[in-house]
Amino acid sequence: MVARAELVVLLLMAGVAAGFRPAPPVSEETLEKVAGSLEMYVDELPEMPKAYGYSLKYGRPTPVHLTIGMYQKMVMLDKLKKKSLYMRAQKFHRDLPATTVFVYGTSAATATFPGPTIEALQGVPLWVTWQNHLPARHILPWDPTVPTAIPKHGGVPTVVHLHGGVHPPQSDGNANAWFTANFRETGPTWSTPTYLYPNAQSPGGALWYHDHALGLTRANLLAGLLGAYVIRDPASEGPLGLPRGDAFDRVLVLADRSFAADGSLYMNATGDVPRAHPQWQPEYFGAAVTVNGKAWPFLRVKRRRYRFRVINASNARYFNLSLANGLPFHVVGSDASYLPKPVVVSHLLVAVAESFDVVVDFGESTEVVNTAPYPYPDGDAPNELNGKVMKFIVDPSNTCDDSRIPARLPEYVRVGDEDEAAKKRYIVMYEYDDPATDNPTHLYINGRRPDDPATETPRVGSTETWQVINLTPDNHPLHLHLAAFQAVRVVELVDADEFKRCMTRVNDAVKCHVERHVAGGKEVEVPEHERTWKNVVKVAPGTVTTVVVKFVMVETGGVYPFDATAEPGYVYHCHILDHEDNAMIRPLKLIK
Ligand SMILES: *[C@@H]1O[C@H](CO)[C@@H](O)[C@H](O)[C@H]1NC(C)=O
Ligand SMILES: *[C@@H]1O[C@H](CO)[C@@H](O)[C@H](O)[C@H]1NC(C)=O
Ligand SMILES: *[C@@H]1O[C@H](CO)[C@@H](O)[C@H](O)[C@H]1NC(C)=O
Ligand SMILES: [Cu+2]
Repeated sequence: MVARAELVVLLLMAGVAAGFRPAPPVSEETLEKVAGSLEMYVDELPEMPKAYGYSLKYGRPTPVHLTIGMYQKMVMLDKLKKKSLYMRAQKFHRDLPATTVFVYGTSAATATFPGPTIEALQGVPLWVTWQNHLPARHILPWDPTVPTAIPKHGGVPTVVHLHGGVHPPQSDGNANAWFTANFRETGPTWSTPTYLYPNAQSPGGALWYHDHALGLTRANLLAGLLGAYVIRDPASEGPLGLPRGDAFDRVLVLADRSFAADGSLYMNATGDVPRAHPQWQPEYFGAAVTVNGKAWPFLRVKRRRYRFRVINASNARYFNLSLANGLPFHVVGSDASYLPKPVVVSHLLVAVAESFDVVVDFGESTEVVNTAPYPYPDGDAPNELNGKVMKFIVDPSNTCDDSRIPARLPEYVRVGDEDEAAKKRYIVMYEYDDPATDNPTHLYINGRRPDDPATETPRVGSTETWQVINLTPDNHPLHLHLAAFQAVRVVELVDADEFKRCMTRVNDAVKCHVERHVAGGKEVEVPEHERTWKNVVKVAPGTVTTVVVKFVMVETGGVYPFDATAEPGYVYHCHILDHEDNAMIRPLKLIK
């Protein structure tokens, strides 16, 4: 806990070092009113610009080097004429004033929220130089009392992580490899401005890139630093017959956001336990639901099959998606993998950062609705605003559709038996609460801080089982960089309270007799459409989730085509961004 004298210093730093000018307080009612004033389904779903990660100039695909910058997009006012000079700012809705955002783009003029969709080809490596052109001050509050990047000369620290990517550690976007505008200042593990994405992994599902700077991930993503990344392989995908082409294979990036009446993005600048953390709050929930940067958009579709790659880019909101007219989703993939075969579901629970690859065969117009409580699973039920997502408007004329839903999909190495694993680890999720208010002050994995020495040091090529124990009241989406993994068994803890008391004292699952608390516990089924190689696994409260983790290329079983043991290594963390920042994140250091 922070002493009073220290706190004064930290609060001063919050204004100076963090470089954020606090906006006047806004009430929850105002945020709901602003969101509620936005008529649904009046803006068309945008298709994001594409950045091609290969060139066809020489008749066959060859590698390219992209430069993608981070820019502040804002309305420039002409004070004399009292009108907008340029309207390059983001319009989240027809009736909402333009919003200042931080966004990615291949140029300032073309930067968007979400950023350009990067189109990569399997087997064609891509180099990207990520550049920071952000101003000295952040547009959102951030908190210097969580473990965070604090540059000496101001500016907004950023670093880019390709979520689901299998790439070398130097290109992983390590939280301490941050950099400010023009690389004026760099974090302790920064090594290169240019990242290499080998694209050796299979197509299927979707990847996404987003900011990962230490302690700033929640604010930088909320400000807009995220975009989709799709790997394709025409040779293996063509024969599957899934809907393809830009019109019928679409990325949907879901993100909830709150707006003040002037259109600005709203993030609360007052912590729930301000004595400990003047700004940090345990979960951000926005009043409006946006898809591809529009609040409750519509998409005109034809009567045929469409493929959607649904990415959850919210900070903390889970989505339990369904089509209001009862039409099913045919799930063909999740995260960066195909399922062994399509699975038909009526509801799709998407955790933060999780993605699903689905086919919908449209007959009639329908809304997409959300029924996930927030926080998930025991929070409030969605209201008429966040219970709606978007609308598909079907053109009733008949159209030809040569796509199909294949019976089988590409397969990967099998998950194997738990006892084939080289190593079994216990990964324990803790939440610490302020005794006076019961509000959370911070969360840790295994009771350790982010900068404590690495304890998870798997061998390249090995398989491990991680027993992930959730002692908190929330569901947490566990994300490992590099590795592919899947939940194979979920068991509810017996006498969870007694186990938690012991763990809080001893922090050792074996000494607290975890086996005794699992024996006879109720098994919870892992849904069939999540039984593939994932990069996010949802860990339910009060459970032990057995996760098989592979440190190999799951397409072939072979080793990585790069040195995965290099510095600065990788990380694993909870993907609720507000948890990751304070401080559910730990190093993952591979060894030979
Ligand atoms: C911001 O957080 C403070 C502290 O938890 C709370 O009292 C206030 O209602 C919040 N404001 C909004 C708009 O949610
Ligand atoms: C999603 O919502 C449906 C309908 O409300 C419900 O039956 C289902 O259990 C929910 N799924 C999850 C995982 O919460
Ligand atoms: C995305 O996932 C995060 C973490 O699981 C979750 O908090 C957030 O609600 C999810 N958002 C969507 C749109 O599914
Ligand atoms: Cu979490």
